[in-house]
Amino acid sequence: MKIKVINPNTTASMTQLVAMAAQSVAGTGVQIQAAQPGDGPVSIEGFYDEAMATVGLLEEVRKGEAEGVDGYVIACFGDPGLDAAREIAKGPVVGIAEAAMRTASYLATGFSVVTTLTRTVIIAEHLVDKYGVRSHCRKVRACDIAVLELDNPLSNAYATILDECKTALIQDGSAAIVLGCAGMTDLCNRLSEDLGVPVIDGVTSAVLMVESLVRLGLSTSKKGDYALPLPKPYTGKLCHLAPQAKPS
Ligand code: 5HY
Repeated sequence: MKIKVINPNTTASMTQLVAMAAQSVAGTGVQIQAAQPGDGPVSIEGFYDEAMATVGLLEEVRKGEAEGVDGYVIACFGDPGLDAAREIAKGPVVGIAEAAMRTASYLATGFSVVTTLTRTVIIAEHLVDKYGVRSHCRKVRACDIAVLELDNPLSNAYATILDECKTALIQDGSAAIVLGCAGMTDLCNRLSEDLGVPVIDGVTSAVLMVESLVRLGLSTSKKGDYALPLPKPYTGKLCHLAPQAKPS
C-alpha cells in the first residue's frame, strides 16, 4: 500500500519531520511517500497562504494518481484543498485536522485545540463546524509561535505549548488536547506524558485512518459531490491542470 503524505508548505525540514512521524506508525507493507509542492508559501498561517498552497498540493495529488497511490494525507492543520483533492483522488484523502478532531472525540467528551498563531484560530474554528465536532471542541487556542519557529530551540516552543495546554485543561474543562500544527508532531508523546491526558497528533492519526480505509477496501465516492471535476479547458499558467475527460 502506498500512502502519500503531502506537506502543503515548501519547507523541506517540516516535510522530513512529517515523514518520520508517518513512517513511525505505518503498518507492515505500507510505503510512505512524503512530498511538498515546488512552489508556494514556506509556511501556512492564514487564508491567503492556504489559497496559494492549494494548487501545489493538488499537483502532488495528480502526480500520485499517475503513480497509483492508494491514499493521501494533507499534513497541514487547515486541511487546505481537502475537498478538491477528494474530487481528483480515487483513494481516501484525510486532513490532519479532521483526523485529530475525530480521534479526540473517541477519547474524551471535550478537547481543546492548541494551534500556532491567533490569526489561524478562525481556520480551525471553521473546521470544527464543518466536521460537526462543535459539541466536543471546548476551545481553539493559540500559543502565538510561528510555524517555522516551532523547531527553533531559542523559541522556547515546548514550554509555551505545554503552558497553553495546561491552561486549556483547567479553563476549558477539556480532557484531551489536539495539536494544531503538523510541526508539533514530534512534541506529542512528551506533552502527553507531561500532561497526563491524551494528546492527539493529526499526522499519525491521519496516516492510520487512511491505512484503515484502504485496508477496508474503501475509497472516495465518485457519485455526486466528490465526482471527478468536469473536463474543460483551463487558460494561462494553469492550462496543464485542466481536468481531462475520463479515458473511455
Ligand atoms: C500547518 N501551517 O500544520 C499549519 C499550522 C497552522 O504550515 N502547517 C503549516 O498554523 O495553521
